[in-house]
Amino acid sequence: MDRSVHARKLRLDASRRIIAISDIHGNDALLKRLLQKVDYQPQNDVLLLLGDLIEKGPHNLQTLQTIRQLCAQGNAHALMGNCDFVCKNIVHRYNLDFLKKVLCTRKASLLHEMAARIHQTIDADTDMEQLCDALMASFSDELRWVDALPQIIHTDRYIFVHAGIKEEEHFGDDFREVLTYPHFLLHAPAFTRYVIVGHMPVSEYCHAIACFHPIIDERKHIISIDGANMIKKAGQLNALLIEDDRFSYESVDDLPLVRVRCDVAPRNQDPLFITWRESEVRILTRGTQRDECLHLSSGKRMWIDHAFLHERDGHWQADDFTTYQMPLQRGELVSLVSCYDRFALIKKAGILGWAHRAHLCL
Ligand SMILES: [Mn+2]
Repeated sequence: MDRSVHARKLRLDASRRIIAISDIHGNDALLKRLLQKVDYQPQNDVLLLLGDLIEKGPHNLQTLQTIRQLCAQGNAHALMGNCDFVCKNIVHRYNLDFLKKVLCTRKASLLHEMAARIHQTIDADTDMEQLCDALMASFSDELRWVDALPQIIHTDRYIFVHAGIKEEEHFGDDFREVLTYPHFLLHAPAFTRYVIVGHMPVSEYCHAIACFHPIIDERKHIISIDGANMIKKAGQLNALLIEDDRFSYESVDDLPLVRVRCDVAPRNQDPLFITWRESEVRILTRGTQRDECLHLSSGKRMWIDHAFLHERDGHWQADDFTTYQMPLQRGELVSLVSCYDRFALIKKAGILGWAHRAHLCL
C-alpha cells in the first residue's frame, strides 16, 4: 500500500463561500439537516468534508451514498479520515487481523452494513480474506472511492486535513500521520495559511467550560471544527463557513429541546470541565449516587455522579464531567443531554452545563 500523502491543490473562485464539515460519522440525517441550515448551494458554494465520513454512526452506507452524490454534483470534495481507513484495509487487504478486532468491538461500521446486505456477518470466526473477496465483489465502487480520497486539499489561503500537519510546505511521507495527529491545536506550530481540521473533539481543548462550537485560533491559524458528533452525547455536527476570508459557523445535533421555566442568574463560580487527557480523579468520600472526588490535575474537589466515573487501568476517571451551572432565561429553549436525579445536563449555544430539573419543562 502506497503511504505517500495524497494532497490536492484546489483553485477556488474567491467569490464562492466555503463550507467545511468534519466527522460526519455515518449520521446522514444530521448532515442533510446541516446542509439545509447553511443553505448549501452547489452552484455558489464549495463544500469540503474533512474525513471520518463514516463509522460509529447509524447509517454509514447511506451517508457514503449521499456524499458521493454531493461530490458527483461538483463543488463538493471529501477527504479521508482515520475512520474511513477501514475501506483501505479491505481494498488493499491491509492489517486484516487488526481490522477484525476493530469490527468485533465496533458494531456501527460501514463494513458490517455492507456484509449484512450480502447476508454475511463479521465476527471472531470470519475469514477476512474471504470477506474482502465478498465485499469487493459487491461494493468495489464504494470501497475504491473511499480508498482514492485525498488526505489533504489546499488552496492559496487554506489547508484542509482530517487531523493535522507538521509543516505547511511538506505534508510528510506517511499519510497515516495527517489522519491521526494527536491534539493538533495544542502541539502544532503557527502556520501562514489557515489549517482547518476535524478529528479531535473541540471539547478536549476546553478547561473551564465545555463548548462544542469550532475553535478559531487566530494566532496559530488553526481552526478545529469537530463537534464530537456521534462520539459524545452532547456532541454536534459543525459547519465552518468562510466567506470573504471571514469565519462563522452553524451547527446541528440530535438532542431534544426543552423550555426553561424560570430565570436562573449566572453564579459567581470557578467552573471546571474535565477532558479525557486530564481525567484522573481520586475518590475522597463515597456516596449513594455521587462521590466526592479530587481532580488531580486541577486540585479541585467536587461531587461527581457515578454515571461519570469509570475505572481505567486501576485509576478513576471522570472525563466529560463539568461543574458549570448554566444561567437560564425563562421561556428559552435549551438542548437536553441527560437527566441525573435532581439535575439535568443541558447544552445552550454549544456550551455544556447543569440545570435543576425543576427549572425545565420536562
Ligand atoms: Mn478521526
